Parts: sequence; structure tokens; C-alpha cells
Amino acid sequence: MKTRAAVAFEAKKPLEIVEVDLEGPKAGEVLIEIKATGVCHTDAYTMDGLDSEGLFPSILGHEGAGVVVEVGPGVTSLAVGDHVIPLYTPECRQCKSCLSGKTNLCTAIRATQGKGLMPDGTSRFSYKGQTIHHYMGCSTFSNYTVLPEIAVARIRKDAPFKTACYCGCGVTTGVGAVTNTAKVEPGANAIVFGLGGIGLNVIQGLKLVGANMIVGVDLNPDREEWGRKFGMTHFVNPKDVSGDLVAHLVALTDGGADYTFDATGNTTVMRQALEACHRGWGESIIIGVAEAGKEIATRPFQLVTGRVWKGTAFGGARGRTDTPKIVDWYMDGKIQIDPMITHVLPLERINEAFDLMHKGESIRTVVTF
Ligand code: NAD
Ligand code: AHE
Ligand code: ZN
Repeated sequence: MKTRAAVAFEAKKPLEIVEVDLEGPKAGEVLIEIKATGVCHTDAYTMDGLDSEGLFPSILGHEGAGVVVEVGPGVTSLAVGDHVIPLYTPECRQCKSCLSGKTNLCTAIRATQGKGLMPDGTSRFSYKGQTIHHYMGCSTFSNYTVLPEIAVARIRKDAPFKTACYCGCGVTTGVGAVTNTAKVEPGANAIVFGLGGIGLNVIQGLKLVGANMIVGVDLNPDREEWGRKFGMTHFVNPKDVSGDLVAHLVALTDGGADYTFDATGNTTVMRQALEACHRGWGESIIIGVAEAGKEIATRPFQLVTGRVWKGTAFGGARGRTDTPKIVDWYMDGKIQIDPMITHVLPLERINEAFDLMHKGESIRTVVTF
């Protein structure tokens, strides 16, 4: 079949909207009509050539929601008409990682996913006879896409696609970093670096679990109002701090925070986040994705004296099990999504979503088909 898609033909070039060829689902796969997709900073990072796994040409996008329109042979867990969210973190429930109960990082199809291919080692997308790569196993910047059933979460039918799609990455990542990875307890003090599409969800996760101080740090002064909307209690703009930022944050939190979160992807900020943790027990969670070639550093003494450095992918959420629950939390009013969707654009205008993000004018742009 043919489908409209935004194709990244080359790094650092705008996406091009073209009709691509899409092969139907093979065994264990489903065809999904994407109704809406968010644009995450990770898409921008890959598009800008900063992803060491980045492949071109490819169809980016990993924060979608849609409807199953065809199932391949042997599919048992999904049916035509199901409302679904594609998962870049699948859940096969059979691999060593899934069975460990210790991680959400299913390994069943990670090798082919990282090569921009389906589990059988081929792509379903092509354009004028040339292979187009899948992206993060999702490729939601296409009106139709194919995924393995283990990488698809079924969600309730009354959840709007335009907002539920955000649970395919940003909401689940931010809230899950608090509830699954850090397991923040009521009364804890926390610092969130970067108050964008992910950081604001960390803030609402912290509010949900009853954190005490919720300190937001961002270079963009407009983000203060945004943070306060979702439960931030203190705002620090590093540009307004005359001395050392870490010393300022440690003083503000009476010796350092119990938990800190990096949602910037900047490795200097990651170090600040670790060092702003309380001596003896503070935990710092890296969410941000750093540019290819960047490394983190700190004095080992920071860890010897009890600070803990951790990371999280998709907020530690087990794709098929937990994503529908996050959608339920939204539908039940436990968490908010609607105010964070600042812009809605048709696929033809998807490049504007990246401009808005880079100018710091959007929290989340959702593209509809
Ligand atoms: P965003 O562009 O919406 O937000 C980033 C925010 O960080 C902005 O508000 C910006 O002003 C702020 N910022 C940038 N540099 C800063 C600095 N030096 N100090 C303080 N604030 C700074 O991006 P997003 O969609 O929220 O994504 C944030 C990061 O999380 C990205 O690196 C993205 O790739 C990553 N991410 C990771 C996961 C995961 O599973 N680990 C999931 C989604 C996104
Ligand atoms: N491909 C990059 C790493 C990118 C990365 O860390 N991705 C996160 C999700 S970001 C969503 O917006 C993730 O889930 N990582 C786990 C995984 O298995 O990819 C690189 O550095 O090579
Ligand atoms: Zn993302």
C-alpha cells in the first residue's frame, strides 16, 4: 500500500512529506493507522545527526497513537479496531530481561530495531525502490506503520488519540522516572533540570507521589510558569545565580536533594544533577539523551560518599503492561496531559514542530493525520 509520511532523507535536513510504499504485516506483526504523534526532543536529536544509531533515510517518530487495521498471521493479542500505542520499548514477556522482573528493557528485538529493521531483518518501507529505515521500531511520522505485536500496547477506546499519544514517550518517561525508577517517597525533596516535554512530566509525577520541595531548573525563564502549573515549588534559572549553581541548589535543599533528574541531555547538567544530591543517599536519574561522543564525569568521591547515579529508559515502564495504566491515570484525572499539548499541526507542517521546540516556544507539538 501507499502511505503519506515525513521522511528524513539526510541528517540536518528538513523532513520531506512524500507517499512511500509500505508492505503489509508479516507473521506476528500488525498494521496500524497512526491518528496522532507527538514530536519528542529525541526525534530532533536523531534528525540533527546527533544519534550514534541514527540511520538515513528513515521515518522518525516514536510517540504515536492509532488503530490496528490489519493483523498478520499468528497474532493473538491484538485485533482489528483496537486502539493502540506503538512501543519503542517492547515487552515480549519471554526474554531474559522481561523474565528478570528487574528491567523494562526487553531484548527480544533490540538488535534489529537498532538497525532500523523489523525482527526478520527487513524494512516494510520503501520509496522509489529504495529502502527506508524504521525508527525506534515505531516510525509514527507515517500515516500507516507496521509493528511487531510485542511492541504494541492496547489502550482504552475513549482516550483521545491527540493526547494519549504523549503516553507513548513523554508522559510515561517523566512520570515513570519518579514512580518506577527513583521510587520517590512522600515528603522527599527533588530537583528537575530541564522543564520541557519530559521535565514537566517528572514534576507532575513528583506532585503525584507527594514530594515536598520540587525545584525546577531551566535556562528559559518562561518555564517557571509552566513548572508551577504542575506542582513545582521553587524555580532556579542558572543565568540568575551569581556563584556556583550546585552550591546554590545544595543550600536551597538543606544539604542536597533526595532525588535529582536530568531532562536536558546536557552532560554538564548531568554532573550538576549528581552533585546536587544529598551526601549519603541522594539519587540522580539521567533521562536526557546525550549527543554521540559525549561522556559524563564526576569525582568518584561523589559516589563514595553515597550519591547514586542511575538512568531510565521509557521511565522504567513495561511497555504493554504499564502504558495502558498511564492512559488510565490520565483519563481518571490523576495526571494532566491537555495543557502540555501547546501546538497541533497537520503532517504537512511537521517541520514547524522542530522550530517551535528549538525556539523554546512549545512544550509538546502533536501532529495529526
Ligand atoms: P525539550 O526540548 O522539550 O526540553 C528540554 C528543556 O531543557 C528545555 O526547557 C530547555 O530550556 C532546557 N535546557 C536545555 N539546556 C539546559 C541547561 N543547560 N540547563 C537547564 N535547562 C536546560 O526536550 P524533551 O522532549 O523534554 O526531552 C528532554 C531530554 O530527554 C532529551 O535529551 C530527550 O532526548 C530525552 N528523552 C529521554 C527519554 C528516555 O527514555 N530516557 C525519553 C524521552 C526523551
Ligand atoms: N540511540 C541512542 C540512544 C537513544 C536512547 O537512549 N533512547 C532512549 C529512549 S529516548 C525516547 O525519547 C531509550 O529507550 N534507550 C534504550 C534503548 O534500548 O534504546 C544512542 O546513544 O545510541
Ligand atoms: Zn521520546
